[in-house]
Amino acid sequence: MPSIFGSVPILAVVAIQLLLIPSVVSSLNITNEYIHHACNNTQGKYKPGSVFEKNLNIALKNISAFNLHKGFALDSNMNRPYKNIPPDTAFVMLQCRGDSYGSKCHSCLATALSGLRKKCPRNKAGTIWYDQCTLDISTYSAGDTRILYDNYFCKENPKDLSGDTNMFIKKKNDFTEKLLSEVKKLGKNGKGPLYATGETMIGTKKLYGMMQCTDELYENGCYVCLDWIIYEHPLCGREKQGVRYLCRSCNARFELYPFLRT
Ligand SMILES: *[C@@H]1O[C@H](CO)[C@@H](O)[C@H](O)[C@H]1NC(C)=O
Ligand SMILES: *[C@@H]1O[C@H](CO)[C@@H](O)[C@H](O)[C@H]1NC(C)=O
Ligand SMILES: CC(=O)N[C@H]1CO[C@H](CO)[C@@H](O)[C@@H]1O
Repeated sequence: MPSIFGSVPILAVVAIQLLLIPSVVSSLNITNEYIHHACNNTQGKYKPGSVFEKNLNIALKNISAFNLHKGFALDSNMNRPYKNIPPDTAFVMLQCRGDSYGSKCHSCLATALSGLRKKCPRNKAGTIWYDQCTLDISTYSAGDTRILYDNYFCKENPKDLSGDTNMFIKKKNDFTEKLLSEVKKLGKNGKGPLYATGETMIGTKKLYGMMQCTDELYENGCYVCLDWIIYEHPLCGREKQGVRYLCRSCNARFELYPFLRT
């Protein structure tokens, strides 16, 4: 009898853990790490109180007032189409990750903006990447549809793969192809979130993947951008447990743990 009663608390503890563990694991992995930045020195710096600074602040203020429920904003002090761009024009582009729209996008914007101001002080142009958003400022717009491969960057998860690495790499490539084919379909349906996610079992491990493009890209552009960043850099992250690929127009991430909100 004592042993039966004695086991009750243990069962209760196990039950509580079973309930708690999934949410703890997924919330622990929702990070908004700073990943990378690139200041564009070709476009120069602005002076305090300059027209450019004023235009930049208006565009930023405008974006902060948007609801960002689609996770994308592009604003400037000129009207579309962005042709014959006057000097001192400021463009601001914000793309939030597909699970980080609305208020999460706003909070990532605040983080990214203060990060960009620290890393590229008074630069008229620069890009900063965080897990949950990409923020770009510039004096020009390349126009819709153009893929900006600028500042390609790859960040590896430092942990090495274990076990059958060759099998893992092969299966990971198959999974990458599958996600890319979904990206291709997204582009074909016209405008919509250019965002695809998935997961696959590789042996006993589960691999999670995410691909996204800025909402500026049309048609096949998203697929072309992602195909380029992944396959032009085949060695990056190859023998690692995770990898992030980024450029101005698109990014992708793979990890052996869930890193998106579900
Ligand atoms: C910097 O801006 C110039 C335009 O002034 C552009 O041609 C160039 O591609 C940009 N460079 C990077 C690395 O973004
Ligand atoms: C800000 O938004 C207002 C209202 O939509 C618009 O008229 C104005 O052109 C925008 N200004 C800038 C700098 O983006
Ligand atoms: C970045 C981070 O917190 N990663 C953790 C995510 O969860 C797995 C377990 O599911 C951990 O092993 C990672 O370290």
